[in-house]
This record gives sequence, C-alpha cells and structure tokens, in this order.
Amino acid sequence: MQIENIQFKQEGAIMYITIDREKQLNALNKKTILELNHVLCLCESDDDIRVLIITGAGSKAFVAGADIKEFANFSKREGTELSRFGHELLFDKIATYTKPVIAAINGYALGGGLELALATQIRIASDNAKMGQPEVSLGVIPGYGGTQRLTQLVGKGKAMELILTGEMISAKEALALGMVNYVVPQEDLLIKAIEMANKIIKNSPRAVRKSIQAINATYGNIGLLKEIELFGSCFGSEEFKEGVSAFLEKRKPNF
Ligand code: DAK
Repeated sequence: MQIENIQFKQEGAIMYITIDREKQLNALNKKTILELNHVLCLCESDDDIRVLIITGAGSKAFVAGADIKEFANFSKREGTELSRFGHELLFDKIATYTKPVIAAINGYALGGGLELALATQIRIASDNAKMGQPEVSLGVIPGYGGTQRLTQLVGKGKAMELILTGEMISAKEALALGMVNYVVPQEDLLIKAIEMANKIIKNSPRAVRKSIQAINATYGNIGLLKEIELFGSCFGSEEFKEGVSAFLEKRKPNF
C-alpha cells in the first residue's frame, strides 16, 4: 500500500504513528483511515512492538475531525456505510486492540479526531490542546463512537453538554472531566507518552492484553450500532447540507 498521509517508525518496543496532513489540520479522510488500519494490522502481528503512540503532525492539531470536504456530498447510504467502515477499520479496532495505544493529543482534537483519541486506551494532552464534538453544528451526530465513548469517560450529563452544544473545551477542562489522563507542556508531550509506554512495557504483554479485554467487557456494542444508524439518517437532510455548506463557505450555519 502506498502510504501518503501518515508516518510511522519503530523505536525499541514502541511504534510511533503520526497523522500527517498538516495543511488540513490532519483531518481524517478515507485513505488515512485505511493507512492507519494497515499499520495497526502490521503491529498486531509483531511481538516486538508492545505499545503504539499516535499523534498529529505539527503543533496545531491532533486531528480536526473527519475530512468534511470528503463527506460533504454523501447520501444516507454512503454515510451509514462509511460510519461502519470507519468503526471496523479504525475506531473499534483501536478500542479493542491487543496492545495499548496512547494518544498524544498535540492540538485540536475535534469530531472524529476526538473520537480517535477516545478509542485509545490512554490519552495525554499538551496544554494547547482543544477538544470537542462539533458535529451538531454540521447537521450530523458523532459517528465514530463519540456518543458512547465520551459518555463512558465523562458521564451522561457532561457528554450531553459537550455533544449538544458542540463547544470546545481546553486541555485543563478535559483533565478535570477525566477525558485525558495527563496534561503537559507541548514540548513534554512525547516524553510523557514514552514514560507511560515504558511503564506498560515492563509488564506482562499477555496480562496487559487481557486487562484491556476485561475492561472492555463492561461495554456492549448496542449503543454503537444505534449511533451508526442515527448518524447515517442525518446525511442528505437539509440541515446537513446547510451545516456542511456553512463550513465550506467559512460562515455560521443558519438552522
Ligand atoms: N475537514 C476538512 N478540512 C478541514 C477540517 C476538517 N475537519 N478542519 C480544518 N480543515 C481545513 C480548513 O478547511 C482549512 O483549509 P483551507 O481553507 O486552508 O483550504 C485548513 O484546514 C485550516 O483550517 P482553518 O483555516 O479553519 O484554521 P483555523 O485555525 O482558523 O481554525 C479549527 C481551526 C479547528 C477551529 C477549524 O479548522 C475548524 O473548526 N475545523 C473543523 C472542525 C470540525 O467541525 N471538525 C469536524 C467535526 S465532524 C463520518 C463519520 C464521522 C464523521 C464524519 C463522517 N462518516 C462515516 C461518513 C465525523 C465528523 C466530524 O468529525
């Protein structure tokens, strides 16, 4: 596979993955999802790799969401299919992965970008990071697990507030809510992620894997299936067209 949108390198037992579409604030398009899946599959079968660290290129964004330009013209069917495709190839894959994935959130983590971070096992943010689920401003709902995984982390009340207002919060606020495990100055972000990875690497890989499985066993996938259905039903509506057009035209939507 021709890899264009991510960089990855192994150092010792750690695989570093950088989403690299800096001009688009590392927005996730379909090709990037496929490339990330490719690397996840490679790492899964390599016993030397024990922890993955995922971050965004540059100092401004982790991932500013799914690529709005790509899904702007999607029909209901395409929206539902792509939601399922994203879940299987990336978001659920990470959430149920056999090795810990640490998100080093180096800037904006919005929409699908926050959902990517929420799917990982541990989140560390730099102090400039901003997080949010702005989907309702585009006429859709979070479609990559956000309605479920955000709620699991911060509780129903705060998840409702964040998803219904679509507002961004600071790294410090995210820490207070339990959305991220640590907040550090941007220059220390990878240092902190590596420190965490090394603590995990000292332990039994088998026990680490089984711990992830046991913790995940609490959460079923009924909610995720409902999310895919409701997400798909937003596509093609007048409100979706207005929300996405407003973003592309750099104006506020008028719902
Ligand atoms: N998609 C595509 N391009 C994006 C982008 C995105 N999510 N975010 C930013 N960009 C692009 C901008 O269009 C701009 O491109 P040019 O105009 O230079 O060509 C460039 O990145 C720099 O962005 P800005 O000029 O806007 O930079 P600012 O510093 O002024 O603002 C910002 C930064 C992060 C506040 C702003 O860019 C922003 O609000 N971005 C959008 C955030 C957002 O709404 N994200 C999407 C959430 S919805 C799906 C499943 C799930 C989803 C979708 C589909 N399917 C299964 C189909 C999930 C949806 C979402 O993630």
